[in-house]
Amino acid sequence: MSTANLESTPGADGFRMPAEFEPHAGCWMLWPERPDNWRLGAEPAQAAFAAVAVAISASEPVTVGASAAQVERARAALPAAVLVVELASDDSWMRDVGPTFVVNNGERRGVDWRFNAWGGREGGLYFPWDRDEAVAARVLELEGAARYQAPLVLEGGSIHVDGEGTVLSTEECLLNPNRNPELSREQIERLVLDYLGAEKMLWLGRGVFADETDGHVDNLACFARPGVVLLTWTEDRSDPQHEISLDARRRLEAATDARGRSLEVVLLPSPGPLRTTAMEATGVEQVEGTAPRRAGDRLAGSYVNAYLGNGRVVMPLLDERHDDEAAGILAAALPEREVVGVPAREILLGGGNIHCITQQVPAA
Ligand code: KQY
Repeated sequence: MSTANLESTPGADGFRMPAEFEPHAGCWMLWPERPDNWRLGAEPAQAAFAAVAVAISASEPVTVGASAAQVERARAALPAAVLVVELASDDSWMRDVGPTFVVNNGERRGVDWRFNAWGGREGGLYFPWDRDEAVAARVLELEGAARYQAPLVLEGGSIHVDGEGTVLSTEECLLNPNRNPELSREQIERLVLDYLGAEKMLWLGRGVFADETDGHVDNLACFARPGVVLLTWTEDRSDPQHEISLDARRRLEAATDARGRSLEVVLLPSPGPLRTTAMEATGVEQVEGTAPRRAGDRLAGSYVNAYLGNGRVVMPLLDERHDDEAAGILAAALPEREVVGVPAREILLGGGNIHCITQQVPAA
């Protein structure tokens, strides 16, 4: 099986990335295993990933890619409704290494971005990342979707779209010199819009405090529907997150989207602040060249990092003091969906959350 490689851009061909809240044909995930990122040989993380797959599979088909060494283990841990395929990767962040799907008139294609493990040799999280780099092409092959190769480094977690021409991103990540140092802000913006089939970029400043992705927007803010943005928030002025969220709120409230609408900003409480415990840190193998996991390190927890599935919002449960309030706000903002919480601290310990480990396949 092979996939057609396209020379043009989705925008030029009339394709667009649909919003996550539009109907899905399914969802892709990867199976975690690297012991220098996931504690205790990744067993607790595997249980958490399996719970996410189960929760999503209640409303859309889920496919999980696992390495040759782990494929049987993944099969045994997941119900029959979840498809398991052999797929090599360096870690398990399908949002970032998978393709971004675009659609037009009943046809689905995919964008394969360049990937450099969140910063390459200057501040990236691990080396090598060649298996991650190959994931998007393989997923597109398995989906039978033609492939656009975008000439810039970009992770799927660094963009959100409203499906009506607007892209949300952060300067901290997309303009970080460890991603595309040879491109100007204008060139990056043009390429992102062309490859997503969109018209307007809304730039936020920094992402969630201590986020090792250099501020992915999918941990900070997302669209609940066109014109409505969910934003992680804390009233605690002594928390560095307050200033970051305040700046994002001001930018969003001053902006209009691609259709000229003002935006409504819905505030979601931040969990925590949460920190890695000594027991959690000691369970991770420390390997030179891989981002260390240290006791006391602040974790970039956020309820924004949820998956908007066909019939449900699958949200991370991270802090008993805030889980219920966050679930209530999500339910009110996304009234046509059931909100389902999955314990997600084990995913957070690896540096991301439910949105980061999933990639929707939009209905064509
Ligand atoms: O924010 C995301 N989309 C992914 C988080 C990746 C963390 C790598 N350790």
